Amino acid sequence: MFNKILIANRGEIALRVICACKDLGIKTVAVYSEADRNSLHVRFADEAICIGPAKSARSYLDIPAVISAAEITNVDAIHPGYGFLSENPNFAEVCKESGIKFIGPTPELTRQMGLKQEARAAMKQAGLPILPGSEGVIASTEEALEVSAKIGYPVLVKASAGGGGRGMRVVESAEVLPDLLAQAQQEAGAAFSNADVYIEKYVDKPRHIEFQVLADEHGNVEVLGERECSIQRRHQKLIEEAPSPAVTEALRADTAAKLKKALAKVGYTNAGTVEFLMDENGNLYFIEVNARIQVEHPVTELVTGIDLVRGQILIAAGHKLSEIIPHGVEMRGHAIECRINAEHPEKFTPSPGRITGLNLPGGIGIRVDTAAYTDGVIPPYSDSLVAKLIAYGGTRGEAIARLRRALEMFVVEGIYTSIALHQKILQHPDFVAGRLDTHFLSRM
Ligand code: MV4
Repeated sequence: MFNKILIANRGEIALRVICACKDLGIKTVAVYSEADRNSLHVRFADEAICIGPAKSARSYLDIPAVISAAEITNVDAIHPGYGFLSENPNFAEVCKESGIKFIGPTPELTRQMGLKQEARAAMKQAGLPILPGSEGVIASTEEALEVSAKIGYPVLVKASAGGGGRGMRVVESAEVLPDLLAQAQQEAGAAFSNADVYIEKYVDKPRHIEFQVLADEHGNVEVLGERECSIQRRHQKLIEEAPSPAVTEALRADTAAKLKKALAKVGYTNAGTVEFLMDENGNLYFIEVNARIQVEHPVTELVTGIDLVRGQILIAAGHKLSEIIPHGVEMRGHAIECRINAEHPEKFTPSPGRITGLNLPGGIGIRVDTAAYTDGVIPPYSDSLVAKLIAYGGTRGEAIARLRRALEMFVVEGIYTSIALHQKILQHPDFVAGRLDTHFLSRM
């Protein structure tokens, strides 16, 4: 087992990893930027090292700085959290070359899953349903027109190295395709230094449903059910829940069986999320793999009782899934997470600043994952996540009731937050009925 782990992240996820390490009796090293000197992850880790100035490009994203900190402190492994270096194959490679275990999939798998059309091809090959689309990267306007005519408009042009909706264009007809293709390629090139795009049939008003997996280094894969993440705005998820109100027992079992085969076939290891779109007829189509722990992992933890971060660490240490989850996966009850962001309630722009007063709710069925504290500062350099409020209940209705009660008792003073928006969503008849899709918030 590892003796010491460095956490290459900040905020609530750095604290979350520290919790898992403490539970396992593993020592921890925090790294921090000059803006995060007074952060809780620095306070609660066994050791802490400043790795650079406030801007993440010169601290949390600086591979040599992180590796130097790992070497100085003599850690066995690095947990990357989410964002930052978590899906950077070069970082995973440098860890390997430095003899430090990267807690995540291999550099090869991380690279393959990061190229969405490669992931799409691999998952199709391995038996997952995908949307009709191009075989690979689009080589010419003629090819784009040909593929689109065959699958039928509207189509979606997507960036190969994409994410967050950048380099993506909905195309309604052949007339506008050449222009929109060029725009997508241009935007992808600027954002990801990779102008490659591919084409898929466009699904209007889909649900976003993702399956959580754990895979060990001995060829075993477990599927821990799904999360519904359809409540989002500008590709930022706001509310996630497990299970999805739209997934039947039969669809869950069928998808899990296909996923186990597919991920074993590609050699996936560690924790991962497989994203699907659900169309209006209830069909699931694979779209992407996220090769990391995700922000919304707690809802899965609450309905399965399985500690996913502990799972990641034990898998990286070479343990078998049969030791990590000896009783297998059983889902029970319902969990819903609200992402509480520091943002202006009307403009939805970030609202960094000092938290002058804070009350974190508790009580039965409530979990709060946060690195916030009174007098703590939400810096303008990072994302605007202040806290994740997660409610568990025996039923979806009970989870909603507990979430409403906890939101009422959640107080953050000194900055604007999205608490009021969450209260509004939780009152909406469509939300209460589980009638969700990715356009829900734009209709509200
Ligand atoms: C799609 C789609 C419709 N049809 N693919 C958005 C970001 C990337 N992760 C995938 N995305 C989408 N892919 C096809 N073929 C609609 C979206 C999409 C979306 C997906 C999940 C959650 C929120 C979304 C918001 C807008 C568009």
